[in-house]
Amino acid sequence: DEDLAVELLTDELVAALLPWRPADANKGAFGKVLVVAGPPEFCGAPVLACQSAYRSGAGLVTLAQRCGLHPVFAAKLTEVTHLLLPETAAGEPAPEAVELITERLGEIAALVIGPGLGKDPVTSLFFNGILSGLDHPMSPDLRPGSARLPEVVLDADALNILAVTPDWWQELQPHCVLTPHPREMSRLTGLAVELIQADRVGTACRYAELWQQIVVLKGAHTVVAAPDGRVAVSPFANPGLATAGTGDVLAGVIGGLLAQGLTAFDAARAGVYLHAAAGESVRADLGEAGMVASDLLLLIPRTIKALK
Ligand code: NPW
Ligand code: AMP
Ligand code: MG
Repeated sequence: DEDLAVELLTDELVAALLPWRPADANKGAFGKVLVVAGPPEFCGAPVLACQSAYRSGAGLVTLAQRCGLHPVFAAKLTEVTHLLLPETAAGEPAPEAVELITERLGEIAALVIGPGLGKDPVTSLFFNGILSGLDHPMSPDLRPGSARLPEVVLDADALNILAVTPDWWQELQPHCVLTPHPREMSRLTGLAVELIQADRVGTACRYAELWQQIVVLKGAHTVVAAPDGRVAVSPFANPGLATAGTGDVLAGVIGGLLAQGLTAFDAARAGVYLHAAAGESVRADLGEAGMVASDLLLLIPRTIKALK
Protein backbone atom coordinates (compact mmCIF):
# COMPACT_ATOMS: atom_id res chain seq x y z
CA ASP A 1 0.00 0.00 0.00
CA GLU A 2 2.96 2.29 0.64
CA ASP A 3 3.56 3.11 -3.02
CA LEU A 4 0.00 4.30 -3.68
CA ALA A 5 -0.13 7.92 -4.80
CA VAL A 6 -3.20 9.24 -3.02
CA GLU A 7 -4.83 12.21 -4.70
CA LEU A 8 -6.43 14.82 -2.44
CA LEU A 9 -9.65 16.11 -4.01
CA THR A 10 -9.68 19.90 -4.50
CA ASP A 11 -11.94 22.56 -6.00
CA GLU A 12 -9.69 22.82 -9.07
CA LEU A 13 -9.50 19.10 -9.66
CA VAL A 14 -13.25 18.60 -9.38
CA ALA A 15 -14.14 21.72 -11.40
CA ALA A 16 -12.24 20.19 -14.30
CA LEU A 17 -14.34 17.00 -14.11
CA LEU A 18 -17.75 18.69 -14.16
CA PRO A 19 -19.83 18.45 -17.33
CA TRP A 20 -20.08 21.36 -19.73
CA ARG A 21 -23.59 22.64 -20.55
CA PRO A 22 -23.73 23.99 -24.09
CA ALA A 23 -25.93 27.10 -24.43
CA ASP A 24 -28.25 25.33 -26.89
CA ALA A 25 -28.52 22.13 -24.87
CA ASN A 26 -31.74 20.21 -24.37
CA LYS A 27 -32.52 17.86 -21.50
CA GLY A 28 -31.64 14.84 -23.60
CA ALA A 29 -28.02 15.91 -23.50
CA PHE A 30 -27.79 15.43 -19.75
CA GLY A 31 -28.82 11.86 -19.46
CA LYS A 32 -31.52 9.76 -17.95
CA VAL A 33 -31.24 8.27 -14.48
CA LEU A 34 -33.35 5.38 -13.24
CA VAL A 35 -33.70 5.00 -9.46
CA VAL A 36 -35.32 1.89 -8.03
CA ALA A 37 -37.40 2.22 -4.87
CA GLY A 38 -38.34 -0.45 -2.32
CA PRO A 39 -40.78 -0.89 0.54
CA PRO A 40 -42.77 1.82 2.35
CA GLU A 41 -40.43 1.69 5.36
CA PHE A 42 -37.72 3.38 3.33
CA CYS A 43 -39.58 5.60 0.89
CA GLY A 44 -37.51 8.67 1.83
CA ALA A 45 -34.24 7.23 0.54
CA PRO A 46 -35.24 6.92 -3.15
CA VAL A 47 -36.85 10.38 -2.96
CA LEU A 48 -33.52 11.84 -1.86
CA ALA A 49 -31.64 9.93 -4.56
CA CYS A 50 -33.99 11.23 -7.28
CA GLN A 51 -33.82 14.82 -6.07
CA SER A 52 -30.06 14.81 -5.79
CA ALA A 53 -29.67 13.33 -9.28
CA TYR A 54 -31.60 16.32 -10.63
CA ARG A 55 -29.66 18.72 -8.41
CA SER A 56 -26.40 17.45 -9.87
CA GLY A 57 -27.64 18.29 -13.37
CA ALA A 58 -29.28 15.15 -14.79
CA GLY A 59 -31.78 15.75 -17.59
CA LEU A 60 -34.45 13.22 -16.63
CA VAL A 61 -34.95 11.09 -13.54
CA THR A 62 -37.36 8.18 -13.41
CA LEU A 63 -38.32 6.34 -10.23
CA ALA A 64 -39.26 2.66 -10.54
CA GLN A 65 -41.65 1.88 -7.70
CA ARG A 66 -44.16 -0.66 -6.47
CA CYS A 67 -47.46 0.67 -7.77
CA GLY A 68 -49.03 0.80 -4.30
CA LEU A 69 -46.55 3.49 -3.28
CA HIS A 70 -47.22 5.68 -6.30
CA PRO A 71 -49.44 8.22 -4.47
CA VAL A 72 -46.60 8.86 -2.02
CA PHE A 73 -43.94 9.33 -4.66
CA ALA A 74 -46.18 11.36 -6.97
CA ALA A 75 -46.92 13.75 -4.12
CA LYS A 76 -43.24 14.13 -3.17
CA LEU A 77 -41.57 14.30 -6.57
CA THR A 78 -42.79 16.86 -9.08
CA GLU A 79 -40.05 16.61 -11.70
CA VAL A 80 -39.59 12.85 -11.59
CA THR A 81 -41.34 10.45 -13.97
CA HIS A 82 -42.62 7.16 -12.66
CA LEU A 83 -42.24 3.56 -13.73
CA LEU A 84 -44.93 1.57 -11.96
CA LEU A 85 -44.04 -1.99 -11.06
CA PRO A 86 -46.58 -4.73 -10.46
CA GLU A 87 -46.61 -6.03 -6.91
CA THR A 88 -47.85 -9.09 -5.07
CA ALA A 89 -50.70 -9.01 -2.57
CA ALA A 90 -48.03 -8.64 0.11
CA GLY A 91 -46.73 -5.48 -1.58
CA GLU A 92 -43.53 -7.13 -2.80
CA PRO A 93 -42.30 -6.75 -6.39
CA ALA A 94 -44.06 -9.26 -8.66
CA PRO A 95 -41.84 -11.44 -10.90
CA GLU A 96 -42.76 -9.35 -14.00
CA ALA A 97 -41.29 -6.26 -12.34
CA VAL A 98 -37.79 -7.39 -13.32
CA GLU A 99 -38.68 -7.35 -17.00
CA LEU A 100 -40.13 -3.85 -16.84
CA ILE A 101 -36.82 -2.59 -15.47
CA THR A 102 -34.71 -4.66 -17.85
CA GLU A 103 -36.61 -3.17 -20.80
CA ARG A 104 -35.55 0.29 -19.64
CA LEU A 105 -31.86 -0.49 -19.23
CA GLY A 106 -31.02 0.27 -22.85
CA GLU A 107 -32.65 3.72 -22.66
CA ILE A 108 -31.06 5.05 -19.50
CA ALA A 109 -27.57 6.35 -18.86
CA ALA A 110 -27.37 5.53 -15.18
CA LEU A 111 -29.05 3.14 -12.77
CA VAL A 112 -29.07 3.93 -9.04
CA ILE A 113 -30.13 1.00 -6.92
CA GLY A 114 -29.94 0.24 -3.23
CA PRO A 115 -31.12 3.31 -1.29
CA GLY A 116 -34.25 2.16 0.52
CA LEU A 117 -34.41 -1.02 -1.56
CA GLY A 118 -34.92 -3.50 1.29
CA LYS A 119 -33.22 -6.87 1.45
CA ASP A 120 -35.98 -9.40 2.10
CA PRO A 121 -35.88 -12.59 -0.02
CA VAL A 122 -38.36 -11.36 -2.67
CA THR A 123 -36.49 -8.08 -3.07
CA SER A 124 -33.22 -9.99 -3.32
CA LEU A 125 -34.62 -12.06 -6.20
CA PHE A 126 -35.87 -8.88 -7.86
CA PHE A 127 -32.46 -7.20 -7.48
CA ASN A 128 -30.53 -10.22 -8.74
CA GLY A 129 -32.90 -10.37 -11.71
CA ILE A 130 -32.09 -6.75 -12.58
CA LEU A 131 -28.37 -7.45 -12.31
CA SER A 132 -28.63 -10.31 -14.81
CA GLY A 133 -30.06 -7.84 -17.33
CA LEU A 134 -26.91 -5.73 -17.06
CA ASP A 135 -23.75 -6.26 -19.02
CA HIS A 136 -22.67 -9.66 -17.77
CA PRO A 137 -18.91 -10.02 -18.11
CA MET A 138 -19.37 -13.50 -19.58
CA SER A 139 -22.13 -12.63 -22.04
CA PRO A 140 -21.84 -9.09 -23.40
CA ASP A 141 -24.54 -9.79 -25.98
CA LEU A 142 -27.09 -10.75 -23.39
CA ARG A 143 -29.37 -7.97 -24.53
CA PRO A 144 -29.25 -7.72 -28.31
CA GLY A 145 -30.74 -4.52 -29.70
CA SER A 146 -29.63 -2.30 -26.89
CA ALA A 147 -26.78 -0.08 -28.00
CA ARG A 148 -25.39 0.54 -24.59
CA LEU A 149 -26.04 -0.46 -21.03
CA PRO A 150 -26.18 2.00 -18.17
CA GLU A 151 -23.55 2.98 -15.70
CA VAL A 152 -24.50 1.67 -12.29
CA VAL A 153 -24.41 2.95 -8.70
CA LEU A 154 -24.83 0.23 -6.07
CA ASP A 155 -25.50 1.48 -2.55
CA ALA A 156 -27.04 0.43 0.75
CA ASP A 157 -29.28 -2.64 0.42
CA ALA A 158 -27.91 -3.48 -3.04
CA LEU A 159 -24.57 -3.98 -1.26
CA ASN A 160 -26.23 -5.87 1.57
CA ILE A 161 -27.86 -8.26 -0.91
CA LEU A 162 -24.61 -8.75 -2.84
CA ALA A 163 -22.72 -9.44 0.37
CA VAL A 164 -24.61 -12.66 1.12
CA THR A 165 -23.44 -14.30 -2.14
CA PRO A 166 -19.89 -15.69 -2.10
CA ASP A 167 -17.68 -14.22 -4.87
CA TRP A 168 -20.56 -11.90 -5.83
CA TRP A 169 -18.26 -9.69 -7.92
CA GLN A 170 -17.74 -12.39 -10.51
CA GLU A 171 -21.34 -11.95 -11.66
CA LEU A 172 -21.29 -8.17 -11.69
CA GLN A 173 -20.47 -5.94 -14.68
CA PRO A 174 -17.12 -4.22 -14.04
CA HIS A 175 -16.77 -0.52 -13.18
CA CYS A 176 -19.96 -0.05 -11.25
CA VAL A 177 -19.70 2.54 -8.45
CA LEU A 178 -20.10 0.86 -5.05
CA THR A 179 -20.69 3.25 -2.15
CA PRO A 180 -20.35 1.31 1.12
CA HIS A 181 -20.22 2.88 4.56
CA PRO A 182 -17.75 1.02 6.80
CA ARG A 183 -20.38 -1.44 8.04
CA GLU A 184 -21.46 -2.25 4.48
CA MET A 185 -17.79 -2.62 3.51
CA SER A 186 -17.44 -5.04 6.40
CA ARG A 187 -20.36 -7.11 5.08
CA LEU A 188 -18.88 -7.11 1.54
CA THR A 189 -15.36 -8.07 2.59
CA GLY A 190 -15.87 -10.08 5.76
CA LEU A 191 -13.35 -7.79 7.48
CA ALA A 192 -14.08 -6.20 10.84
CA VAL A 193 -15.08 -2.52 10.71
CA GLU A 194 -12.07 -1.63 12.91
CA LEU A 195 -9.71 -3.28 10.44
CA ILE A 196 -11.25 -1.38 7.53
CA GLN A 197 -11.08 1.91 9.40
CA ALA A 198 -7.45 1.28 10.37
CA ASP A 199 -6.41 1.27 6.67
CA ARG A 200 -9.18 2.91 4.65
CA VAL A 201 -7.07 3.69 1.60
CA GLY A 202 -5.40 0.30 1.46
CA THR A 203 -8.67 -1.54 1.94
CA ALA A 204 -10.54 0.46 -0.70
CA CYS A 205 -7.69 -0.04 -3.21
CA ARG A 206 -7.30 -3.74 -2.60
CA TYR A 207 -10.98 -4.46 -3.07
CA ALA A 208 -11.42 -2.11 -6.02
CA GLU A 209 -8.78 -4.19 -7.78
CA LEU A 210 -10.12 -7.56 -6.66
CA TRP A 211 -13.70 -6.68 -7.55
CA GLN A 212 -12.86 -4.57 -10.65
CA GLN A 213 -15.27 -1.95 -9.32
CA ILE A 214 -15.04 1.67 -8.20
CA VAL A 215 -15.10 1.60 -4.40
CA VAL A 216 -16.32 4.67 -2.50
CA LEU A 217 -15.53 3.97 1.15
CA LYS A 218 -17.68 6.54 2.94
CA GLY A 219 -17.19 8.37 6.21
CA ALA A 220 -14.83 11.16 7.30
CA HIS A 221 -12.33 11.59 4.42
CA THR A 222 -14.19 9.34 2.00
CA VAL A 223 -11.88 7.26 -0.19
CA VAL A 224 -12.53 6.69 -3.90
CA ALA A 225 -10.54 3.80 -5.41
CA ALA A 226 -10.44 2.50 -8.97
CA PRO A 227 -9.50 -1.00 -10.14
CA ASP A 228 -6.37 0.37 -11.91
CA GLY A 229 -4.86 1.62 -8.63
CA ARG A 230 -5.91 5.28 -8.82
CA VAL A 231 -7.16 6.52 -5.47
CA ALA A 232 -8.50 9.84 -4.20
CA VAL A 233 -9.44 11.10 -0.75
CA SER A 234 -11.96 13.75 0.27
CA PRO A 235 -10.50 16.58 2.37
CA PHE A 236 -13.73 16.82 4.37
CA ALA A 237 -14.60 15.43 7.80
CA ASN A 238 -17.99 16.63 8.97
CA PRO A 239 -20.00 14.96 11.73
CA GLY A 240 -22.99 16.97 10.57
CA LEU A 241 -23.26 14.48 7.69
CA ALA A 242 -23.65 11.59 10.13
CA THR A 243 -27.44 11.65 9.83
CA ALA A 244 -30.02 9.52 8.04
CA GLY A 245 -30.29 9.87 4.28
CA THR A 246 -27.02 11.63 3.48
CA GLY A 247 -25.72 8.48 1.80
CA ASP A 248 -28.86 8.28 -0.32
CA VAL A 249 -28.12 11.83 -1.51
CA LEU A 250 -24.58 10.82 -2.46
CA ALA A 251 -25.83 7.88 -4.54
CA GLY A 252 -28.13 10.22 -6.47
CA VAL A 253 -25.40 12.79 -7.09
CA ILE A 254 -23.05 10.14 -8.49
CA GLY A 255 -25.89 8.76 -10.63
CA GLY A 256 -26.64 12.23 -11.98
CA LEU A 257 -23.00 12.79 -12.91
CA LEU A 258 -22.74 9.37 -14.57
CA ALA A 259 -25.81 10.26 -16.64
CA GLN A 260 -24.00 13.38 -17.82
CA GLY A 261 -21.22 11.27 -19.23
CA LEU A 262 -18.56 11.27 -16.55
CA THR A 263 -16.61 8.05 -16.25
CA ALA A 264 -17.32 5.98 -13.16
CA PHE A 265 -14.15 7.11 -11.37
CA ASP A 266 -14.73 10.77 -12.27
CA ALA A 267 -18.41 10.68 -11.25
CA ALA A 268 -17.44 9.07 -7.96
CA ARG A 269 -14.68 11.61 -7.25
CA ALA A 270 -16.77 14.62 -8.28
CA GLY A 271 -19.88 13.29 -6.53
CA VAL A 272 -18.08 12.67 -3.26
CA TYR A 273 -16.55 16.13 -3.36
CA LEU A 274 -19.75 18.02 -4.29
CA HIS A 275 -21.70 16.17 -1.60
CA ALA A 276 -19.13 16.87 1.09
CA ALA A 277 -18.59 20.50 0.01
CA ALA A 278 -22.37 21.00 0.12
CA GLY A 279 -22.18 19.56 3.64
CA GLU A 280 -19.58 22.19 4.53
CA SER A 281 -21.95 24.94 3.40
CA VAL A 282 -24.77 23.51 5.49
CA ARG A 283 -22.41 23.26 8.47
CA ALA A 284 -21.44 26.92 8.03
CA ASP A 285 -25.11 27.83 8.12
CA LEU A 286 -26.64 25.45 10.67
CA GLY A 287 -23.73 23.97 12.60
CA GLU A 288 -22.95 20.30 13.08
CA ALA A 289 -26.05 19.12 14.89
CA GLY A 290 -29.42 19.04 13.25
CA MET A 291 -28.65 19.30 9.57
CA VAL A 292 -30.79 16.83 7.61
CA ALA A 293 -30.09 15.11 4.33
CA SER A 294 -32.53 17.21 2.33
CA ASP A 295 -30.68 20.38 3.46
CA LEU A 296 -27.91 19.27 1.08
CA LEU A 297 -30.07 19.28 -2.03
CA LEU A 298 -30.12 22.97 -2.95
CA LEU A 299 -26.47 23.30 -1.95
CA ILE A 300 -25.43 20.87 -4.68
CA PRO A 301 -26.07 23.28 -7.59
CA ARG A 302 -24.70 26.15 -5.50
CA THR A 303 -21.51 24.18 -4.96
CA ILE A 304 -21.28 23.40 -8.67
CA LYS A 305 -21.77 27.09 -9.44
CA ALA A 306 -19.07 28.13 -6.98
CA LEU A 307 -16.58 25.70 -8.56
CA LYS A 308 -17.12 26.92 -12.09
P1 NPW B 1 -23.04 1.29 14.62
O1 NPW B 1 -24.38 1.77 15.07
O2 NPW B 1 -21.96 2.32 14.69
O3 NPW B 1 -22.65 -0.02 15.17
P2 NPW B 1 -27.11 -0.39 8.05
P3 NPW B 1 -28.67 1.85 7.09
C1 NPW B 1 -22.75 1.45 10.80
C2 NPW B 1 -32.20 3.13 4.12
N1 NPW B 1 -32.35 4.46 4.66
N2 NPW B 1 -18.41 4.16 10.62
C3 NPW B 1 -23.39 1.96 12.08
O4 NPW B 1 -23.21 0.94 13.04
C4 NPW B 1 -30.92 2.81 3.42
O5 NPW B 1 -30.85 3.31 2.11
C5 NPW B 1 -33.55 5.05 4.47
C6 NPW B 1 -18.71 3.04 11.32
C7 NPW B 1 -24.83 2.12 11.70
O6 NPW B 1 -25.74 1.99 12.78
C8 NPW B 1 -31.00 1.31 3.44
O7 NPW B 1 -31.86 0.86 2.41
C9 NPW B 1 -33.85 6.31 4.94
N3 NPW B 1 -19.91 2.42 11.26
C10 NPW B 1 -31.64 1.01 4.79
O8 NPW B 1 -32.25 2.24 5.18
C11 NPW B 1 -32.87 7.06 5.75
C12 NPW B 1 -20.80 2.94 10.45
O9 NPW B 1 -23.78 0.96 10.00
C13 NPW B 1 -25.01 0.99 10.73
C14 NPW B 1 -20.55 4.09 9.67
C15 NPW B 1 -30.64 0.59 5.85
O10 NPW B 1 -29.48 1.43 5.81
C16 NPW B 1 -31.84 6.15 6.36
C17 NPW B 1 -26.21 1.26 9.87
O11 NPW B 1 -26.03 0.61 8.64
C18 NPW B 1 -31.30 5.11 5.42
O12 NPW B 1 -30.41 5.69 4.44
C19 NPW B 1 -19.29 4.70 9.80
N4 NPW B 1 -18.98 5.81 9.10
N5 NPW B 1 -21.65 4.37 8.96
C20 NPW B 1 -35.15 6.92 4.58
N6 NPW B 1 -35.44 8.14 5.07
O13 NPW B 1 -35.94 6.33 3.87
C21 NPW B 1 -22.53 3.45 9.25
N7 NPW B 1 -22.05 2.58 10.16
O14 NPW B 1 -27.40 -1.44 9.05
O15 NPW B 1 -26.54 -0.87 6.75
O16 NPW B 1 -28.41 0.47 7.87
O17 NPW B 1 -27.40 2.44 6.62
O18 NPW B 1 -29.52 2.68 7.97
P1 AMP C 1 -24.87 6.62 4.78
O1 AMP C 1 -24.22 6.02 5.99
O2 AMP C 1 -25.06 5.67 3.66
O3 AMP C 1 -26.12 7.40 5.08
O4 AMP C 1 -23.86 7.70 4.20
C1 AMP C 1 -23.46 8.79 5.01
C2 AMP C 1 -22.85 9.90 4.14
O5 AMP C 1 -22.40 10.94 5.00
C3 AMP C 1 -21.64 9.44 3.37
O6 AMP C 1 -21.49 10.21 2.20
C4 AMP C 1 -20.51 9.72 4.34
O7 AMP C 1 -19.26 9.90 3.72
C5 AMP C 1 -20.98 11.02 4.96
N1 AMP C 1 -20.46 11.13 6.31
C6 AMP C 1 -20.92 10.51 7.42
N2 AMP C 1 -20.19 10.85 8.49
C7 AMP C 1 -19.23 11.69 8.04
C8 AMP C 1 -18.15 12.40 8.67
N3 AMP C 1 -17.91 12.30 9.98
N4 AMP C 1 -17.38 13.20 7.89
C9 AMP C 1 -17.62 13.31 6.58
N5 AMP C 1 -18.62 12.67 5.94
C10 AMP C 1 -19.41 11.88 6.66
MG1 MG D 1 -26.66 4.48 3.23
